[in-house]
Amino acid sequence: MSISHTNEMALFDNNVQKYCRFFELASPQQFTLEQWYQVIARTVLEMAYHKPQGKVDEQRHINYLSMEFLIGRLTGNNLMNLGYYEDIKAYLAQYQVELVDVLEQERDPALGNGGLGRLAACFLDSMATLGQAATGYGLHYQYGLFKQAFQDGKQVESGDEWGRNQYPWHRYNPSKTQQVHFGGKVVAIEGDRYEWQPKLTIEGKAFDLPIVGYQNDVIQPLRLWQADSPQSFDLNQFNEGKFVAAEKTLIKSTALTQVLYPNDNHRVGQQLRLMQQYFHCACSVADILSRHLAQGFSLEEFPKRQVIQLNDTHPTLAIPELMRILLDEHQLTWQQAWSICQQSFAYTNHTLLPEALEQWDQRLFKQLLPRHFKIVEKINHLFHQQVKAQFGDDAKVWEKLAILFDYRVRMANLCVVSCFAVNGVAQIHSDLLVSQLFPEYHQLFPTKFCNVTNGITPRRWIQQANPALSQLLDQTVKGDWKKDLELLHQVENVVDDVNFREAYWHIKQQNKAALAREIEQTLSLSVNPDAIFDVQIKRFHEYKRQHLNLLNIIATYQWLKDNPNKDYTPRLFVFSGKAAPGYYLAKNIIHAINNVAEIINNDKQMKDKLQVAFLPDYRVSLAEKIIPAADISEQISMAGKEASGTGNMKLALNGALTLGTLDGANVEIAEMVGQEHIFLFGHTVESIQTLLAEGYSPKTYYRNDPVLKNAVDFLAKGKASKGDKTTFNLMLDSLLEHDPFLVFADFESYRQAQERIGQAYLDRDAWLRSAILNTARLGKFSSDRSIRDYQSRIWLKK
Ligand code: T68
Repeated sequence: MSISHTNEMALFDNNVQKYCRFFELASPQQFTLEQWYQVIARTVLEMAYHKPQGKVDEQRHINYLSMEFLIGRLTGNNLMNLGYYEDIKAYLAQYQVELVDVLEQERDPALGNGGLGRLAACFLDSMATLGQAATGYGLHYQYGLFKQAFQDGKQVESGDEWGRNQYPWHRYNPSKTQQVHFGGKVVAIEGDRYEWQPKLTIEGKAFDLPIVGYQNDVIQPLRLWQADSPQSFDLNQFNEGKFVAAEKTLIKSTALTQVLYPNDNHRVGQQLRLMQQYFHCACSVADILSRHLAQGFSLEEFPKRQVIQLNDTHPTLAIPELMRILLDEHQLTWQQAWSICQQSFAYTNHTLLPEALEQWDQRLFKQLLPRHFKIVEKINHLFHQQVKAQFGDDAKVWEKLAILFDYRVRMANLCVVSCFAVNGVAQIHSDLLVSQLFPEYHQLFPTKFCNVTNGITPRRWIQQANPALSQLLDQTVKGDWKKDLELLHQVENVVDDVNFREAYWHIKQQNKAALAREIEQTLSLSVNPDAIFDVQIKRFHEYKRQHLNLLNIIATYQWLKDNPNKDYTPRLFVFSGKAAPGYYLAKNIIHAINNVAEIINNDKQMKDKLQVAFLPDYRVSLAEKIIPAADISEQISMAGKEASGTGNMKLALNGALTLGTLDGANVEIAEMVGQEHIFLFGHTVESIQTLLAEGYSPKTYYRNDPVLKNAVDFLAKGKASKGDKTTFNLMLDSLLEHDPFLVFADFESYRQAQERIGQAYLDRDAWLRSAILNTARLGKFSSDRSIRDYQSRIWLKK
């Protein structure tokens, strides 16, 4: 036990004994692991607030609004950041309890879909660590992202009741309760003053989670809003039955925050989702304003003291909501209110995919939020004047720039018009944002646009996920690399040191052995720990092209069957990821991977050569087990489609070599690690344009490439579906008829890259150097750097 924590550990012990009496146990020896988890979390939460709080920079308070925060397990993370990890580990040892076993008891709060929600969690960690004053605002869903299981190879979903009522890390904060209104009508009072007479009121209750900075005693809240009110409401009262099936309309108010919508990179058009969005914004804006005013500042000072950062367009309604409060409740003029809003909001875009850009039906919007609609109409009208002044009265231009168009409310346009900054999440994405999505906006507001490349927190993604590597880095690097990830550059100095290389290799092998045990436990599949662990872990989406990976696996299987005695570097292909429940094509790909895995894994000839493990129910805690064990990181999206990716950073930092297209942050990873230490393949954004201009025909590739044809036919002829030739039609028809994400066009190049990987792995020393240099050169991708970029380019820009 370290000297400095003696008092705190005495307090800890005191609490443990108290809980012991509380549970009517003779000794803590009798605690179950679950009880240990609860006792540790509750006690440490109190200890954290006992400490004098660390200093934060309050120049401008960052209000990070996100519908999703994928925080992962908090106990281990908080123990490390607070510096209690080793003390508590030692404390438990006296009862023969392993801390790691206790930590396994914690259920992941799955309050997000994927990258966007996880990014929000990394950013909160970094803001606390850097002492940037910040509050996260989200929703306290009762059901997180669905749990995934496989039945006959198909994804089946079940509700993730994650136990928010037993969750030890948050506190209900009744003093922050808010009232949120919906529907009704707007009456004109005088001039352009209006009064909103709403029809329904729902209460928003606050639940606060502590975000703990890394060893600086800073704790900031993640405030999650939960809808609560004894009242039920009729969904149809807003829309005369036009949007919702009649029989399902009477729902409890609590239903508002019951479920996280399970779509990523796809918009949802449902009324309940719009209500969730407004509920989130109304609670958060009211809370931000009351904190600001309680500190004694005026409304005019709001932009100087506050930033409201919008994580994608999901919290856009915060803009008309702040306008409404300033106009109707504080009687500011339009110019005053608009000026405050324009200087306070900033917007981060996470996608260029047209199907993901949010648009709301105007009638639905108006019926649910009549006052906000009026405000948006006026913003739209005034903006139209500005557009005419710049471009003349050009209908074509207005069609692109309008906020209200064709009976729709376009949220991204509302954001670009209203915010003082708009950023993309990797350089290539930010460039495409300007050149493809918003060129006219860029002409109008050239200084609004900037790039902030995403990042990941090294505290979770090395220190916690890969303790052995973390220790090796501690021994090798001077200074605390967890605070300054660029310090990892020092590792370049030891890449020639045989002892270091062997230590690094040994750690990777240990991590692979651990993952092999996990696979054995979950899938009853015994895998070759010496194979290349080739990993693709992420949401299932056509643009991410898990089916490109699958077609190569089938082609490899066929080649190995034909050439049983030829050399082949053994591979284990690991998949994990969920598909949105209504995304049938993505689910079809999951089904195909599982069925092909079944065939290959049961083929004795493939033993220890080619294996496929699809781990169900991908989540943060599973990612923490897979990532440290990976040799190859599959980042194979069609160029121009993946905004950034963050899994690519986590894997490379842990010494996996990237097999990737020039897309998203892969481009910057390649720049940092150097072309010799990454496997790039496939069409680029530019060559895709040429290909499409010439007329792309996937069938031509299918006819001309026998390897591709055989792989496709394997599925088409029912060889992975007990002879049924229709099972994978959804996927195959799409590929053969349109192939919108150019799987066939990149197949050959992907095969060649896989071939290069097989060769490269044989030279263990060269491989190891590459892996080490990946770790050494990934410092840029710390989310601490991202937050500093937000500070210098957006929040505190001079
Ligand atoms: C991801 N987006 C990007 N969206 O796809 C990824 N969408 O490239 C990027 O690295 C990451 O954001 C962080 O910037 C998402 O994860 C969603 O999850 C989502 C959720 C709801 C609606 C739409």
